[in-house]
Amino acid sequence: MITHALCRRPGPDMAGGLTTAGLGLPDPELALHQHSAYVAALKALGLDVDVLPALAGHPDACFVEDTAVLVPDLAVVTRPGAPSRQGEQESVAQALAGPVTRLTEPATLDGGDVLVAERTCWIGLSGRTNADGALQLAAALRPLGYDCITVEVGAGLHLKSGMNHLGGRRLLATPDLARNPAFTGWEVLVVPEDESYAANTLLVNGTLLTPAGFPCTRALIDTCGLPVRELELSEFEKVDGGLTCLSLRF
Ligand code: CIR
Repeated sequence: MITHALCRRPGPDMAGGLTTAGLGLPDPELALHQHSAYVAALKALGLDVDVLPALAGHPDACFVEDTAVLVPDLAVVTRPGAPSRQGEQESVAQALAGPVTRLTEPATLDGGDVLVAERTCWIGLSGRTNADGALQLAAALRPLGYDCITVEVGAGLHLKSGMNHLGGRRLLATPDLARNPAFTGWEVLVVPEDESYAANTLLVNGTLLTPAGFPCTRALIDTCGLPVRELELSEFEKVDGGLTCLSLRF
């Protein structure tokens, strides 16, 4: 059961965030509105949500998931892989309770590259997460009983841009990642190529939160028999941000 989430409000400078999407600039006002609805959805699922203020000089800082990896007995503060995102992790580290460890140079790792399901932890090797980052994270998690597996992310920003947990032994993935042998033994539902953004669907306390506007993915995840709630995320999509990256959950 997840009881808490940490989020950060998008700032007026969020249009300066890193992006490859080619969807135009986000509207910061609309983003704030969408962010409030996201926070409200987490609260409706029973979570206490702390919302940090926007971080001046860091237009991507609302994507808090990249700054830490949280498992029940440990918080691992990351070293984000994009130079412009270095430093975002400091105020998040201060907001985290309980045992905290930190990745150190030369490691880089974004939390968006880490997917934990049951006792398996997949770590994506991407443009943001390097082999040292994966090694250091695995060294922190293995003593806690996690089986850590590295995955080449290939196309896409992060591992969780294209692969997420739907509960039990079931995953949701883009066609590319679905073929990766790292996920053998798991049932993988595959989103259509033109709905790859919706692979970033989040399971919270038995409810699936999914981006609005992806009808094939919606029909696919409806087969899980769980409640589904759609959220408008258009302004975050414009800066490569998804549903999972807007919170740290614990
Ligand atoms: C970035 O490129 O770092 C941000 N514009 C988007 C980060 C999204 N984070 C995530 O998917 N975990």
